Parts: sequence; structure tokens; C-alpha cells
Amino acid sequence: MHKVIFDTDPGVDDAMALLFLHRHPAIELVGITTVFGNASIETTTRNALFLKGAWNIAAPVAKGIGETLDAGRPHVGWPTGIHGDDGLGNIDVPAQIDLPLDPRPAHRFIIDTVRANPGQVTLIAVGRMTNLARALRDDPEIATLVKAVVIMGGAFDVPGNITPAAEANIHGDPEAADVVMTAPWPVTVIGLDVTKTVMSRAMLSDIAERGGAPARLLSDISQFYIDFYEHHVDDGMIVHDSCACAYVVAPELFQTRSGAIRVLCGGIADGQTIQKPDARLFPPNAWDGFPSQQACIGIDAEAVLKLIGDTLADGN
Ligand SMILES: [Ca+2]
Repeated sequence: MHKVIFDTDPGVDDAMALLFLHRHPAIELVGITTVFGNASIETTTRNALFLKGAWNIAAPVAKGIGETLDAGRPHVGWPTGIHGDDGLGNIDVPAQIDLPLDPRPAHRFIIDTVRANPGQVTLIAVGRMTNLARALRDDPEIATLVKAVVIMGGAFDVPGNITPAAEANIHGDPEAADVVMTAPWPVTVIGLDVTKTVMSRAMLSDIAERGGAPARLLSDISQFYIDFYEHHVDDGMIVHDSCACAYVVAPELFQTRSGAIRVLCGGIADGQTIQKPDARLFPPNAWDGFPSQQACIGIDAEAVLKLIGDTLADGN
């Protein structure tokens, strides 16, 4: 079993990833921590509570702090054209959800949970890296106590999606991402190189038919996002965040490259992720002395989609 804290900014593809984690038999979801990105921290936290209630998820929800690690960074608007005004595809999520939040801020929840389960917790982070960086800043020793960190974010050998250089999760808090990538914990980065994986409309409607009410809600949430992607992919939705979750249970479906990873902070390539592959020799540089992390550069997309689809449809 993998004990997982899911750090998320729901978010349509976040919702799919959450249902995947909830339904996969090898995952024990021990916490949901919220971060801003697809919407404000108030909205993503409300959405996490909404999904917890709708899907009867036992794990507590802890709310993150709604500002970047460097509080001086200018705010960039929310991507309402992709995720809707409510962050969940404009399905009319109730304004208030009558469920309690964990009393701790997200980064403190992460520290406490990792310390209570040394060597056992996998952090899956599919929003900005803000909470993970704050947890490291408050308690650097947790880097040695976490089992693994799996991130959806970045773009190595392909262009970004928010600028030609940067992927949105990293671009949203580059200083935090650089802290996370350079810490002495094992990070695997599932970025745009592999998350171009597309679930067709037909596959999603098959999941909705087989997976009961929870899967039907997921399908309803996803329609707005699918309409947005109409001009970017042939048919269906890109399943960014679920790919990171699939990696945790089926790493053999991905190819990785080892090497230190840095994040550019500032300039026209703000938020760009650059890896120095271990196999390449360079004169002394800013990657030296940092741990080798894994960048995903290949995926068996068909097998990953089947894993995601079967997991979402099961367990009702
Ligand atoms: Ca996300």
C-alpha cells in the first residue's frame, strides 16, 4: 500500500486524479492538501471539500496558504476558461460545504503526517509547489522522512503551456518549485513531455456508465474542460494530474531520465525546468551539488489510460 498525501488545486483534471486515488486498491489516501492555481485557495479548498463529500472520501482536507513562496510575485489571473468560474467546470458547486477542515495549514499537516509515518508517505503534488516548499522551509528534515515525491509539472524536452518556456504549475511559483526539486528527497517529475495523454469522450462516457454516480459526477465536471481542449486535441481531455497518480502504482509504464533539476526564477523563461542529465559532463555549473531527480521522458500512453479508466470505473 502507498500512503499518499494529495496536494491539489481542484481543478477538473485534479478531480479525476482524486477519484483515481480514492478508488485504486494500492493507495491509502491519508490527506488532501489544497493549493491555489486553477482557482483561488478559497475555491480550490471548497472544491476539495465538495469532492470529499460527494465521493465519501475519509481523508481530511487541510487548506494551504493562498500566496506564492515569494510573496512579492505579481498575481496572475485564474484560468477560468479551462476549469470554469467554480474551478470544477461550472457545475454549480454549492458556495459552502458543510464539512470540517483540518485545523492545520497544509504545510503543517504535511510535516506532522510525514513525521508520524517516517519513510512511508508519498507526496503527489499536482498544483503549484507552494505547500511542499513551505513544509521544507519549516522542517527541512522531512526530506529524509518522505518515501517519494511525485509532481505533475514542468516541461523538459517540449515547450511549456503557459509560456513557450514554462508549464503552468511551475510558472505559478517558480521559487517554490526550485526548492522542491533541489531538496534531498527523491522527486519524480511527470511533466508535459508525457502528460499529453488524451482520454477520448467515448472512454469517459464508458467510465461514467460503468463507474456509478461518482464517475457520472466526474464526467459532468469534465465537459467544460473537454470543450476548451477541442481546439488543442482531436477528441477528449488531457489527463495531466492522473498521470502522476498512475506513476505511483505503475512506474514501469514510464521512462525516466536521472539528473539534477533547476527552475529558472525570473526573466523571459520564468518557471522553465531544466535538467542536467547525469550522463552528460559539463564544466562547473548551477546544477552541481544537487541531488539527481527523475524527469519522465516516455510513457506507455495506452496502458496508462487503461489503468486510469479501469480504476475510475471500479469500486462503486
Ligand atoms: Ca492540478
